[in-house]
Amino acid sequence: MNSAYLSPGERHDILFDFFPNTIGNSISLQSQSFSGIGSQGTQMDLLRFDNIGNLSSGGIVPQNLPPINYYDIIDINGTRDFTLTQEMMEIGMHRINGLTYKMNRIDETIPYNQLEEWKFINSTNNFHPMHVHGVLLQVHSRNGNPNIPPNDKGWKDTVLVNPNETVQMLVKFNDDSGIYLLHCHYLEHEDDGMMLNILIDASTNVENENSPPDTFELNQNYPNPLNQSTVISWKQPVSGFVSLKIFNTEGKEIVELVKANMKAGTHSINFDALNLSSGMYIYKLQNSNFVETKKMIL
Ligand SMILES: [Cu+2]
Repeated sequence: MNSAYLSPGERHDILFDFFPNTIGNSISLQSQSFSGIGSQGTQMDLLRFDNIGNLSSGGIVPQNLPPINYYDIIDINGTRDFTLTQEMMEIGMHRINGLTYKMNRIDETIPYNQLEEWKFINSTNNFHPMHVHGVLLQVHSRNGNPNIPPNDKGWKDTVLVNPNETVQMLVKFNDDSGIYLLHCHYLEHEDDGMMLNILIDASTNVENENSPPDTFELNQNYPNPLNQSTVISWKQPVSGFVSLKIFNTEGKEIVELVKANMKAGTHSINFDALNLSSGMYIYKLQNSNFVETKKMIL
């Protein structure tokens, strides 16, 4: 191949063999124009290589790249649609599932370590390179066609969704749990609101009981300072009774968020602070032999 299609935020690793190019020649890496909505961009040189002599390291381009274990669609445990829209004459024109970004809103709660099928449905005449934080995913099909081009076949964190196209992806979060972003990597679309918060919920991890954390740990809430709601998470090494309480700075108990037997593993809970006045609050996690407090700002 001598060209590749690269969308904003997307990365390709390219192996290039200079050997066939004879000494004295120049090779340039160019950005080329392409046809999208009309003609886009201007051709220009990005980088020029002058082949001035035989400086071969003796390296060769490998015949095969490391194999990828492709997900099997029979393992899909849930599906999720993300519809991309463009509203005319409104603030926040670029939307996902009708939403523009809100810092304190969790838009999707996603179970940990389970394979999901995500469909990005582009109902606009625009390109949207969709970027997901915290995971590498696999493209499965475009408009239902699983015969995808070679550059779709690697692990991806940014996938171009062409105008009016539906791209099916296979996604499994099995690294750190917590809140991640999903957004269009055209920054003017993202800044206009084409971004969501996704919560990877480790309390649903079916493998937690096989590999519980080593120690109790109360995590800092997110977001902090909080506006309307926040997520408090903790790790517990053993199953058992747990209490999570919120206090004001005078020590008055506001609410007991958790009062239950919980399994070993990582847990998170949403705290809704709608009726509270602003200021500092304390949250306390306690069981029979562990207690930890942290502060949060409303
Ligand atoms: Cu976009």
